[in-house]
Formats: sequence, structure tokens, C-alpha cells
Amino acid sequence: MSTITPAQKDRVFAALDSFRIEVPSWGFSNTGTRFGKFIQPSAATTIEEKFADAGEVNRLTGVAPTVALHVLWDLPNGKQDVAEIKRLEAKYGVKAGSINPNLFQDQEYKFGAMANPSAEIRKLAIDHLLESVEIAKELGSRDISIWDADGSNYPGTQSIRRRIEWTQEALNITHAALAPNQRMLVEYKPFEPAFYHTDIADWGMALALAHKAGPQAKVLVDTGHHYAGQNIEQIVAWLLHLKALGGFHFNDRKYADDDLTIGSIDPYQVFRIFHELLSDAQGASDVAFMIDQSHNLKGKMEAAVQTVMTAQEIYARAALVDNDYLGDMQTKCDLVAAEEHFRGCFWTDVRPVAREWREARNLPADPLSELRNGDYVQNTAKTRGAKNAGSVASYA
Ligand code: PSV
Ligand code: MN
Repeated sequence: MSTITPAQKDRVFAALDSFRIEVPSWGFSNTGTRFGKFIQPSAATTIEEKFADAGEVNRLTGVAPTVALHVLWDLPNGKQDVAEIKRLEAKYGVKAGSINPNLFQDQEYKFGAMANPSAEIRKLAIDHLLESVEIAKELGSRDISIWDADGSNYPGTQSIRRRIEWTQEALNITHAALAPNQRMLVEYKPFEPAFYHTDIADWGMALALAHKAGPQAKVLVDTGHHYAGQNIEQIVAWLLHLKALGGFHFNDRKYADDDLTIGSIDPYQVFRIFHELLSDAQGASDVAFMIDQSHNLKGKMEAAVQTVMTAQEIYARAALVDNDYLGDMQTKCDLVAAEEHFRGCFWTDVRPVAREWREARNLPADPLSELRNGDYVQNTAKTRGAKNAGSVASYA
């Protein structure tokens, strides 16, 4: 398929009009791997600089109005920092999005947080979760995104079943504290930092815990958190079927949780995921699109803008699919017609339509070129360079 029909163009415009994606605060600061950290002079060094960067990404793209916050990194004094976040929201025109408790960094959590065998440490974790809910309430944030890093490294050293009960208990208590309009998103990850067993290792475990915790608990799919070859769109289809899909952490990976740019390794997979959303009656309306990437080699601002544009473009390609036609071909079991339509949409270059849409919405036609031709990154390198030169990159 090479030409886009008027009906397809309408679908693409409607899809792009409804498309919003959240940037992570931690995507703007210096990060690294455990082997080395490469400092970028323009990286954000304060929460104000993270908001400034997020504001610039939203100014360029028009579709990233919220920034995910990690409580320990962005609100080190907890609730006391809410006033400052509100000031930054007003100043930079982007709002706090999902609130991410941090259950993995404190020394107390060496043997776990929600599922630590010590009741005292489990209480610390629960208190932090409850404070995160309060922070979210004060900021008007709908979602509390919980990533559980707990697990064990050696067989026999922990009771997997006792830890299920403790994890469930913490999630039940957190759910009970939610306001009616809030949601608790439960993220899963098969390994790292734990290397033998992880307490919430896959979507089945996340779903079971969320289901028991209550109706406002949903599953968060981080695209990087799957075994190689896993069919992520099928997981998405099941979660949609069960009305249990809360949102995504988008990134891409080749080997493990590499946090690469969305679609950089496998854009067809992203297309297939978006197709599940766009062909579902509930659609993407209640599903939070969040980016969870950290770039060590690419410029952070460029990576953020490139990610937003790539996500939009693959979403637009998925909107080309004529679901009525595809449904007919599927019913007739005309495999080749169905597949040709499906992959034809994937192979269609939608970048000219995306440019048209941006122009129609008074946005820069090419946000990435706008960023690269502008002086935002050079200016921030000047004002932040000295601070970055003396800093040690930090990231979990
Ligand atoms: C863990 O790998 C994760 O995906 C969780 O979402 C964290 O909150 C985020 O990355 C940043 O460490
Ligand atoms: Mn994640």
C-alpha cells in the first residue's frame, strides 16, 4: 500500500488528536550502566531542569503534557516537595503525571521492600506507598505506578509463597488508600535486580495481585520486561479483554531491559501492540502511554523528541488499518488478503501525514529538526555544564 485514502487520513488525524504520551523525569538526567557513566553537559541536574526539558519536549511535539515523577529522585522530602512541583508545573506548562514510588534504593531494601521478611521493613515500604498515594492526590495525579524490584538470587533462600502474601498485603493496603479517581498500576519484570526469582515476574502475577487488590488496580506493561520472543500484543489483547490494562512503559530492547528508543529494534511489534488498542472497543482511552527510557549515548532531548515522534508515527500506521475490512478477511480466513492489508499499513510511510497533522495543529512540522536547529541544548549545556562536570551520574 503506498497511497493513503481519505478515510485513512481521517483515521490518522483522529488517532493523532487523541494521542498523548508521558515523558519520564529520569530520562533527562545523567544515567549510565553499572560499568560506566558518560556525562552529558546539557543533562538536567535538578527537578526544575527536568521540568524545563519536559516543557520543551511538549512545546515541540504538543503531545507530551505530563511528566512521570519518581518519588525519591524528584521529591526527596516527600509531601513537603509538592508545593515546589506545583510551582514548576505552572512555570513550565507541563503537569506531574504518574507517581512512581521507589522501593528499591534504600539500604533497608537489600532483601526486599513489600516482601521483606522483616515486618518493620515491610512497614517502611507500605508507608512509602501510602505517602506516594497522598502525593499523587495532592498533585491531581491519577496513576501510582508500582515497580517491585523484590526477589531473591539463590534457590531456597526465600519462601516464594510467603512473599506472595506479603506483596498482596502491601498492594491491598495501597489500593484501599486510593481516591475514587485514582489507579494503582502494577508493573512486572522477569529479572533484574533479582536473578533467581522476582516477586512480580510476569503479567499473570501482576494481574492476579491487581485483581485481588481491587477494581482500581491495573497492569502496567513495560515493553522491555519480557522474555525474548514473547508475544506482547497477545498479552495486551488479554489485558484489554479483561479490562485490566492500565498503561505502558514504552522502550525497546534487543537482549534484556535495555531501555532503547521505542521501535528502534522492532517497530512491527509496536505496530502490532497499537493495532490491538485501536481495534478494541475500549480502545486506548483509559490506557496511559508512558515512556520508560534512559539514554546513555544519545542526547537526552533528542532521544525524547525522537521517541515521541516515533510513537506517533507507528500509532498513525496502526490507524491506517481498516478494521472492518480486516475483520471480514479474518472471518473468511483469507489469510493473504488479511496479512497484505495489515503489513501494507505497517509499510506505509505516514511521516508526510504526520507532518501535515502537526502543521494543521500549529506545531513544528518536524520537531526533531526544530530541536537540532535551535539552541535549547547548547544553552542548557552552558548553564548546566559545570554542574554536570562535577556530578556522578546516578540511576538505579
Ligand atoms: C525498572 O526496570 C523500571 O522499568 C521501573 O518502571 C522503574 O520505575 C524504572 O524502570 C526506572 O528505574
Ligand atoms: Mn518500567
